[in-house]
Amino acid sequence: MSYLPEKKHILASGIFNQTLRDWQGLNCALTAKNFMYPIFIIDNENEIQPIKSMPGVCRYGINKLKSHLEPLVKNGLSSILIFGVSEKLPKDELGTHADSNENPVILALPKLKKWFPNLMIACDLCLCPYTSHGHCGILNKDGTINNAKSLKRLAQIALSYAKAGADIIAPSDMMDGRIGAIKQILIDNDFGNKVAVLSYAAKFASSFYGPFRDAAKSAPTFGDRKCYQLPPNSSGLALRATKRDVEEGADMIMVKPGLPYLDIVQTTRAHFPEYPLFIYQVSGEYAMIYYAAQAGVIDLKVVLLEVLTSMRRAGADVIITYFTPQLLDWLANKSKI
Ligand code: PB1
Repeated sequence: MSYLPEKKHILASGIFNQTLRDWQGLNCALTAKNFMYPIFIIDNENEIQPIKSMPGVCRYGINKLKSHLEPLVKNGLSSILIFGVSEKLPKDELGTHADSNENPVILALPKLKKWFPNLMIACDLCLCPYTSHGHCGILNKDGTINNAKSLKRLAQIALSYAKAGADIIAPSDMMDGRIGAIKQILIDNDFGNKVAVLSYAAKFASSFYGPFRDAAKSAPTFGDRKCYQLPPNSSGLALRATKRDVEEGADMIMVKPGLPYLDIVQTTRAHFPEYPLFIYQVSGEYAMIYYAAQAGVIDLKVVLLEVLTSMRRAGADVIITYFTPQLLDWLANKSKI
């Protein structure tokens, strides 16, 4: 008598066609609203600068933004995350140009709001693109972080971005207490119910940020960021950081990087089911997939969709990804991907 699996052990009856397979994980569906597009805005108004370490990704001068974003908005783009890149503006200890009138983010915001009134605009908030030392906070003379001065400076910049038209402030600096400081200055200036805070809550000291630091010209001039970004081996700290940021008033939370930290995503989802949860698929993850596909060892679309599905399965609501333009194009040309 050959072995017959028990009736409930026959899985093939639940996956023998695409609809059945779709039903096994509708909560992992990928739509345009699940993607946030990170974009670099450089202080050279009429330039488009391809980024060598991130093929297909460019830095855009303000006068090139509209034509770049128009087709994406037409394809369903619903949110962007903007990063200022300072090529001409001088960098100093305090990151003075992070919120000066010449800052590309400050200059771009009112234009973006006018061109695309329904596009949600998040502003990355950090000092590293604007400080001479390249760290994410203000430093003491001995090169350590001065947390109090960093919080005051970051809150000032957050207010400037809010005044310029930001819908969301996304502090990627990882200074202790910056969420509370930002929320306070927004509330004190009548932006408490007009600007959201997306916290890079569980952000790790990852080796996957290299291409970004090339793109944003934001690498530290000495040392590293291990004293303020989470150690990759920590999971308790990730939960403590997210709990703290939620208590300080974060409206949305994030895990970053994505693929190497899906365990953290799943745990964060379980502990904070009431908060929109973002994953940042960072520059190194982008480059890894891009170059593997270019080398012909993987199929870009199939592998990218599998990776993004794993991020949704782990619990992410929104994925910040440099692949957004390609994904929107695939979505626009087919009812689903
Ligand atoms: O795509 C990426 O690698 C994102 C890098 C990220 C941007 N928020 C930061 C990581 C880093 O360079 O340490 C920038 C920190 N403010």
